[in-house]
Order: sequence, then structure tokens, then C-alpha cells
Amino acid sequence: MKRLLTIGLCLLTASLALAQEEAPAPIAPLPTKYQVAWQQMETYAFIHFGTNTFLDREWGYGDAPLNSFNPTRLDCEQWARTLKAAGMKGVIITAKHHDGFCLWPTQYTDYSVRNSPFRDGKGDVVGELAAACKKYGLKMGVYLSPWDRHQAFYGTPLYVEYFHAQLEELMTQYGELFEVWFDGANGGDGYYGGAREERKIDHRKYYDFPRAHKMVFKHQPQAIIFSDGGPGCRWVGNEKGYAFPTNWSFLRINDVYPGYAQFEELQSGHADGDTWVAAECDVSIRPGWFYHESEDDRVKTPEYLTDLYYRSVGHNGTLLLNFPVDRDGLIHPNDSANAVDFRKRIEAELSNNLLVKGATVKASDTRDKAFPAKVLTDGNYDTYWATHDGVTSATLTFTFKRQQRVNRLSLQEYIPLGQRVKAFTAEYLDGKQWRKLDTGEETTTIGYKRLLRFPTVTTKALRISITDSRGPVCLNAVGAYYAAGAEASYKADTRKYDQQKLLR
Ligand code: FUL
Repeated sequence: MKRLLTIGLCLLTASLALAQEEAPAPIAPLPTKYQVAWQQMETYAFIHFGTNTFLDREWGYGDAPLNSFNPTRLDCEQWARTLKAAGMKGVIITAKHHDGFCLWPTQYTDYSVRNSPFRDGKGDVVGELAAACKKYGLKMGVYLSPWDRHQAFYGTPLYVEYFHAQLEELMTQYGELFEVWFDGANGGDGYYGGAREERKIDHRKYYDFPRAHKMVFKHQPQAIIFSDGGPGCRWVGNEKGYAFPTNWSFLRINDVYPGYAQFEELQSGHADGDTWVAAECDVSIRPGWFYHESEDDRVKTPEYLTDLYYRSVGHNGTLLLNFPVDRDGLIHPNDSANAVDFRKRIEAELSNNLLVKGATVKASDTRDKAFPAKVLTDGNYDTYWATHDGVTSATLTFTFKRQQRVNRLSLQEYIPLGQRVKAFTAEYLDGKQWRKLDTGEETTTIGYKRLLRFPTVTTKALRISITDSRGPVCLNAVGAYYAAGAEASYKADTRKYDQQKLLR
């Protein structure tokens, strides 16, 4: 009996070892589990709010009188409800913008809500938002501008201590945060306690970011740190809300620093990067980041926002969509209407995956039974199709039970094992002929998610061919959709976005 048990145990251990051997080895650089969870959020909101809102400014000089900040109907629950309805998974607030005014009652400066008319000096906008996020199930993040145009001691070592101390308040007083945002705009002219002059700092060294990062990780290990060069996620190199179709989630980390001006590189990442720093595509729903009444009729349309979704989330990035809260302290109805409509469109276009029930799949190569192509449509993030070691090109053929109209495709790599695919093709069966889908953009990287739009085809089968990869292919999801009525907007969008013209 004992012998049998030993043999049984040995067999079990051997098969477990085998199963482990069978999984493809990860290929560095790899994301942390927090970076994967962050990318899965896909869309989240920015709130720009402060003295600029009341003075019709974009960059406050740092001299705004304290009594200028006076939202009389501020309601963070209205923000949370609106953002939730717009499908946002979290919200990042400008706790302090470049003007230095603090939306929370920090103990380190008088220049805050504490000395404003708002709630008779007893208010705390960051705290109210944290409570609303908790109530409505949104994640929360903070923007703390390193550049401070108000403080007299900006530019001295004392300011660096001040910046770190404020950061510590934010990291410890408002519960769990999903992201911390360090703006790249740094140093220049300002009020600086009345000096009204230009001040320059060393972008790379002045703020002692390594120390700031350590502190963030100590209090908020899950928080993703944004800056031009990460370390958690990177600026996408434009403020228009899109990444390039070719988009690697890697950077040569030592090359990029706050204020890095190689915008094209940031839009595509570094194919040979050594660190996982995925792209975040920030954009405002209006022309400005802060509220201006003159822009009430210039809110981005649902069509425009939908297009941006395909070019941000669909280009292996996240979409950070800004809502300029108005002078009442509310999200303006024009903004909420368009944002909610945008979400409905995305859902209508991408909710019915035609491959789930209506098609069978065949793979040209499958690693073994644990990684079959059929899991590509099982809705489980952690099951994936994989090819054998050494197989870096492979084909997936989806055959429909009956002809289908299709004009959208969605592909996902299993990024916990790295980003691998360098090139692929997407085709449909036209009679007996395979023809390329007219995607209007290069089919290179996939990453966390790649969405493709093309004029409607009516077809019996689709074929995805991975033609080059950094290692065995690991895909965890494929979707095919028919977005009714979206054809016209697709064509218009293609004209609007000539990639070369839109670098900046
Ligand atoms: C920029 C800032 O200068 C803008 O005011 C805004 O906050 C944007 C998100 O980042 O660098």
C-alpha cells in the first residue's frame, strides 16, 4: 500500500512538473500583476479642477486669490455617477496643478481649500471624491504637479521636501489609489511668492523621484506611477488620446526622463526596451483641460470619442479621458451626454462576439492540450492558446456556421507572459479566395489589446496569421463583430487621422 502511494505521488509530481514545463516561458520585459490589472481597466477619467476653473485659465500663474475657489454646488457623487455611466473604471484628480493650489487641506501650505470660501474652509475635494469613488465602485488616483508656480521656495531643496511631504499626505489619507500622476511640465515663469520670475530646475534630478517612488510603493504598492517615462506607465507622446498602431509596452528605461521630447518614440514604445511601461493616452473631452464656458459647444462628439477608443485601447494603450468640472463644481451636461453616448456605442459595436457560438476554430500549431485555440473565446483572461517553442508564426482559421457580416476584430495577447507579436495579417474568405481585410493601418503589434476596423465583409471564414513573434505565440482572446451603422463613421475617421500628419 505504502509503495503504491509512493508511486502514485511520484507520478503526480512528474505530471505536475510536466504541466509546468509545458507552459511557455515568459519573455522579458514583463508587467507586474498591478500593471496587468491597471491595463484591464482600459478607460478611466481625469478631473481637472482648481483656481483655473474660476479664472478661465489653463496654466495658473500661482497668484490666484484664495477667494477665487468657490464651487457652490460641488457634488463628487454627481461626478462618480456620470463617470460610472460613461464606463470609466477610475478617476484621477488634480490634487494640485501647476498653480500650486491644493484641493485638500494640506498642513504644509496655506494655499489650499482650507483658506477658500468653499465649505467655509472646511472642505476637502480629494476626500469627497474618495468617498464618492468608494460608494460608486470607482478606483481613485491623484495628480500632484511637481512644478509649483506659487511657492516662493520652488527651485530650492526645501521645495523638494515640501513636494514629498504633500505626496505622503495623499498616499496615506485617502485609501487605496490606483495611479499617481507626475506631470512632465516643469519649471518656467511663475509667481513664486511674488518674485514673478523664471526658474529652471534639472528635470532629471531636482525632484528626487527615486525617493518619491519608494514612498509611493511603501504606502500604495498597487499604484501605477505615471510620468513621461514611467516607471508604472508612460505618457503616449501626445495629448490627443491615441497611440500608434505599432505600440510596444516597453521602454529603454534609462533613456526616458520627465520632459523627454521624443514624442514619436513614446507613441510606439521601444521595441528593444528593457522595462514594461505601457502607454496611457490622455486627452480632454473639450479642447482645454480646465473648464471654459466658451468651450461648452466644443465637447468631443460620441463618434470622435469612439474613434479615440479604437486608437488608444485598441492600440494597446489605456484611455485617460478628462472632464473639466465647471464652476458650480459639476460635470457639465454636454460632457456627460457625449461620454455616456460614447460608452453605449462601444458596447453596441463590441458586445456580440460572433466567434463565441457561431464559429469553429483551427490552429496551425498548438502547444498541447492545455493551450487549445478554443479557449480564445471562453471569456477567461487566464486561459490562452500557445504554440510550441520555436514556433513564431502560426495561423488561426475561424469558420462560421453560416455567412456573417463582419467589420471589427479584436485580438489579445496574454501579457503576463510578455508582449510577443511583431507582425500579423487578418484575412477573410471571399468565395474561395483569401483576401486581406482593409484595416487602414499596419498590422504589427497586438499587446494587451488590438482592435481593427474595416469595411464590412460578408464571409464564411476569417484567418489571422501571426507572421513574426519574439517567441511562441500566446493569445488569450479573439473577437469578430459586426458594428451596424458604423461604416460611415469609420470612413470619415480614416480621412481624419492620417498618421503622418498627426504626430503631434
Ligand atoms: C500637461 C499639463 O501642463 C496640462 O495642464 C495638463 O494637466 C495635462 C494633463 O498635462 O502636461
